[in-house]
Amino acid sequence: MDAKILEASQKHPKPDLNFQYGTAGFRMKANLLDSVVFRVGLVAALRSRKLGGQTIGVMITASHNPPEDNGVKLVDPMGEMLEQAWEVYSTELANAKTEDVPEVYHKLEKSLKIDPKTPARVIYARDTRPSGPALVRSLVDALEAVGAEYTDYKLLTTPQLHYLTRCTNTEGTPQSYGEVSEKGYYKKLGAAFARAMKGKKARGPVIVDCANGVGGPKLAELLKYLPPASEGLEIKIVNDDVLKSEILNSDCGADYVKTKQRAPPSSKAGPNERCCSLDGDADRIIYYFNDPTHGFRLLDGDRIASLSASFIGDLVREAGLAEDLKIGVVQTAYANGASTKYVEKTLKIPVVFTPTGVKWLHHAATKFDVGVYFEANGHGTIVFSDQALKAFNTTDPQSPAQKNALETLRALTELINQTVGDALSDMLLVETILAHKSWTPKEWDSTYTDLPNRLVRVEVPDRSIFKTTDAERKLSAPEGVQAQIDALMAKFKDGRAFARPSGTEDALRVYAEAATRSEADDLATKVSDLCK
Ligand code: NG1
Ligand code: ZN
Repeated sequence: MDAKILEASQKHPKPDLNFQYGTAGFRMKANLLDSVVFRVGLVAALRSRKLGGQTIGVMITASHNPPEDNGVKLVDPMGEMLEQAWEVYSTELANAKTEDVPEVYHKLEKSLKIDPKTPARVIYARDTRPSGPALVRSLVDALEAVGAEYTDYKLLTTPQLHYLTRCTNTEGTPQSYGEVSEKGYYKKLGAAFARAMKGKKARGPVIVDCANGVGGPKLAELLKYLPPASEGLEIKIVNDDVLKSEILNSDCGADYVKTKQRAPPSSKAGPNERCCSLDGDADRIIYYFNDPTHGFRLLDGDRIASLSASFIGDLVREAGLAEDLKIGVVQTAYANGASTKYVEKTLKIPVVFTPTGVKWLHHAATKFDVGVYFEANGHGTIVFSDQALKAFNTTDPQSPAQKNALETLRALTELINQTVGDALSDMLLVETILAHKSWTPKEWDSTYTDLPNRLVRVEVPDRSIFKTTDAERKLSAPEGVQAQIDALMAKFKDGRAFARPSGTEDALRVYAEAATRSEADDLATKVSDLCK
């Protein structure tokens, strides 16, 4: 096998760079990724063998980043993000010299007590980037060099690959997560949506901006499995051109809308029309609308979290399960302070904070029976404990209202992609809730008022000197900086600010919120200046 690995490795030589498996796997300019993807293939095979031949997923995508970027990340058997320790092994293998790859591979195999005779099984997919097919070939070279079995799912959204990974590993067991096919995904979502809607009608259509990414064709496919528009929900797809690769995520998509706090310039939506934007691999979603009096209104991940927690909380109460099941919301420091206050004080649901990155949020959410987690940027989902699933499925209803609530809860557990944040599934969830409440986006928006906020990307000579603590809300280094930030915050009404090094870009991020727009901007500028 050594000779094979070496020969294959030499076809994918490593450039003189240092790579790191970060929050989103490896991500960079696509032309630098060849050796990285090859080595990720080797790690996928090792991981699968370590787990007794369970299937590992590999997704090739750079999400909301520009078309010339790409990235690769690994998916664990139940559809979760790769286990922490293995990020380190991936980084080690990615940084081995080209000719040392067989040695490092075997060293890992040995130290992790992996039996090379155990089968290795890998499934993979990619988004619509033009660099995808060549990177897939690098991946396959690795899988063949180490004798792994593999299935190519071609173009998929990231959450679809997570779904398929879990389905593959649970097929034929009582934990089966669904049919092991792309079609199975649409069938599951379509059927669950029809059940969750219970004949309710959405108030007007929803306009979906697909960022000119893989979400466009996949949503078009999903529509075939949803009830006809006349019966429930009309979905209008825009920005779904995946042939012109240069327009991917360009002036559209969830990241654009969230960071610019405005609709894509191409938007033709009228006043009060419900709009949403997906990102390039359809794992994030942001809602928004144009209010005739207040202008552009953003309904971000915090809003989706509070809307879902409120709706599911009500259903759990109606189902008579409020005493038995613990509901919680997980946020990061980027959550708007007003959303935290609303969830804690008005909904009376506990909120816990984790560092940025969905793997942390997901983990914290599993500590609840119903764990709702969303990053403000629209990446998130809801996870249900075994106890919650059991209660929804076995509680004997004593009234029609209780029966109704239990039915809706069961449908929601099927509709929600519990493996990872999924823009298509999250969209159907939001639409279901709005239809049940008979709400327009205006009513949703009026549940609380966001504090004006500003997110700034600050270029610093060395971001590694910035160390954080308290779920990234405070700086522990460089010494003295946090005290200065604290002093600044105290001068602003409702002032809150923090700085942290980005896990995906070579920059520091500064976030600030305050009672007014000008104060939020001012606080953000002052904190940025202090960190430079
Ligand atoms: P970094 O670059 O670490 O701030 C960004 C997002 C995260 C997360 C990751 C992974 C913000 C402020 N940060 O992380 O929320 O989604 O990318 O894609 O949006
Ligand atoms: Zn994404």
